[in-house]
Amino acid sequence: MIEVINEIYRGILDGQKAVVQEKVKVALLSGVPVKSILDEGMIAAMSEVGRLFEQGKYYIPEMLVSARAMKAGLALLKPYLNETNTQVVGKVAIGTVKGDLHDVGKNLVAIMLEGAGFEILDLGTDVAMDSFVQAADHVQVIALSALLTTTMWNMKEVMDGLQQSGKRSMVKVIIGGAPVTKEFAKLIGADGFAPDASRAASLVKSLLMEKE
Ligand code: B1M
Repeated sequence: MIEVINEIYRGILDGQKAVVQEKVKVALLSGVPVKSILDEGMIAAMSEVGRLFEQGKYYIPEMLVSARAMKAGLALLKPYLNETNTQVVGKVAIGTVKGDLHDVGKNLVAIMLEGAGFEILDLGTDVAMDSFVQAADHVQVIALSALLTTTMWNMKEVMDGLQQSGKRSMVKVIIGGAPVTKEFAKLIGADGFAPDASRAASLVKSLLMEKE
């Protein structure tokens, strides 16, 4: 691994926000590919944080400071993740479902969608079903994120809410997050599942083309 990527990885693992910011800037100036910084440095470090948590070596505070360091680095990468053609091609409401506070993946999906030309209505984390249903009046796509095996079922609640309000046919719904699968998307009647942020952007594009 290139040394600077290793330093970014270490900075996130240690929750050192300032170090991550400095090293991401160094990496960008040195021409390290953005994808390598993101995948090999930042996302890999967050996976390791999860592993250390599972092993009882990290606790909530460590996960929290690592997430803050990750977000600080992500903010610096944002301009580089945007495509040059930024003509608005549609509007997407995105949020992490009720009971779930994880927002790093959701933010990454929002950045990629924005980069692909979508206007983003970011509803935040711990978003109640009603808020997604109301958002359906203003967007073409609803994007749901969940990181917990418990909260992923609140995606089904959103699907039911859309159905019961008569708004289901007005929007496409995509879902994602670590415990979510293609089979689960099918089970709850979502229009699609994406395993990562860049594939979420291409999925939304293809679903909207289908709609036209
Ligand atoms: Co929590 N947490 N956490 N956590 N946390 C996980 C998810 C966990 C896997 C850790 C572990 O045990 N290994 C585990 C879940 C186990 C399970 O349910 N199977 C877990 C747990 C248990 C918990 C608590 C319950 C712990 C407790 O209190 N005892 C608690 C729950 C709080 C709550 O939400 N109610 C909790 C709390 C937290 C913090 C708040 C401390 C913090 C989050 C801070 C924040 O987000 N602002 C945190 C963190 C940081 C993690 C880990 C370590 C990292 C998550 C992350 O940011 N990953 C995580 C372990 C792990 O993921 N390996 C863990 C990086 C991010 C880029 O990846 O979010 O997966 P991810 O997003 C990916 C894809 O999933 C996808 O795209 C992204 C990549 O491009 N994606 C989508 C995500 N959303 C998408 C939507 C789409 C498409 C793709 O379309 C709409």
